[in-house]
Amino acid sequence: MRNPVLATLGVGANLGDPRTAVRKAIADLARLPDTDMVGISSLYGSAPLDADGPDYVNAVVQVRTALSPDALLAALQAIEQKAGRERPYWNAPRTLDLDILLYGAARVDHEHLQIPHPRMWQRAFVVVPLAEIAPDLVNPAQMQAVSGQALHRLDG
Ligand code: A4P
Ligand code: MG
Repeated sequence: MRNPVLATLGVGANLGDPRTAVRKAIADLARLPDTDMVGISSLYGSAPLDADGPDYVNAVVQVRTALSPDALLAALQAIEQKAGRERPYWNAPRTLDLDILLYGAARVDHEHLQIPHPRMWQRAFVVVPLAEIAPDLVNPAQMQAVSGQALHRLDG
């Protein structure tokens, strides 16, 4: 088995009951094989960015995993499928979206998988929850770059 790697994952939902979908997805992530949950951010609400539909609920989690990037992606897609996700078009509203944001310091540039996630640093709904659980991964300029995007922390 390979050595475990610290992976950072984005969780988002904006259909049905998005808070419940995000919480359930986090519980599913905690049960992945060869994977330990390391950190879970608060839930955050925001208007869809470059997309339509109801407001999103987002969170960021960190796991220590022995799954390869491809195995992790397949596992995330299985959780999305279980949540009833359909993909009628790109950036369509979704019951659940799971993204690999970071996988240790690895860089992956395949057609089906890019790590770091190419848009993560442009998005307050990623950068702010990431800074909450892993402040060492976010510098002040990266925080500043998304400070114009409205985002609110959801309680409970
Ligand atoms: N893929 C490539 N790299 C990755 C990666 N690092 N992690 C591929 C996960 N998947 C990755 O994704 C399409 C394909 O991306 C996958 O089959 C995988 O092989 P998808 O989730 O089916 O499609 P998508 O959601 O339309 O694309 P994506 O890239 O997830 O969209 P974005 O760019 O993440 O944007 N506004 C708010 N407020 N909150 C949000 O969460 N999310 C989006 C989705 C837009 N606006 C939002 C939010
Ligand atoms: Mg996605």
